[in-house]
Amino acid sequence: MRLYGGPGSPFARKVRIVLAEKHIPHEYVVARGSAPGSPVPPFNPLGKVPTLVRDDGRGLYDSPVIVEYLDTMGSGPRLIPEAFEDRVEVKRWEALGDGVAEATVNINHEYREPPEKRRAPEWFERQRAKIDRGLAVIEKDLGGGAFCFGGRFTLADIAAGYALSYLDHALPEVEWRTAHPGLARLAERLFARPSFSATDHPKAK
Ligand SMILES: N[C@@H](CCC(=O)N[C@@H](CS)C(=O)NCC(=O)O)C(=O)O
Repeated sequence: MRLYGGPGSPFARKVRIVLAEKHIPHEYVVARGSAPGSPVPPFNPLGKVPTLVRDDGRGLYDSPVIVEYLDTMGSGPRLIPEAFEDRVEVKRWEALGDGVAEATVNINHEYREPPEKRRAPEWFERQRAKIDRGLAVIEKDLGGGAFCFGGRFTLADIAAGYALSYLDHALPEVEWRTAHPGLARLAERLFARPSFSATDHPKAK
């Protein structure tokens, strides 16, 4: 099994955390899906990472589908509960983390444009509002607990944790810990897990 990803991709990081939590042997290849000659498009016509190449050579995307596939393999408890209602709830947590990460990616990419080519301030405010509302809901739904859902470690924790970690990496000026003490405690616990520390985004030089 081979995973195409990149050090700056939060969605690839989510998949790498799952691979580590489930102790699944794999090859990890850094690639940019849209670069000329990229190895990704033959496995994913959308040319995006993460893309998984299964053992039979078929490609799989996007990250929620890859995670669901991986959760049936390896060792360790299921990250997505099997009971339908619980499963849907954990997938909602995943969508929340993915949405916060996506808004963060959007802002981060736009910052790379020269100022005269950047979008209007209202666009940045809309992305920022997604992040702020997302964090508020994660804090509320966490409810001071040790885990995001069901009293044990699940994909919900991975989703919240990878999104918060990417926020630190891509937009360190967003100071979320003071306003969200529950998230700060959650992040401290999650970031200490080997699956998180072994896959962390590269530190800025
Ligand atoms: N919804 C997708 C998002 C994947 C995605 O947007 N990947 C970015 C990197 S963070 C990418 O490969 N972008 C290249 C492109 O859009 O051409 C997932 O969860 O896997």
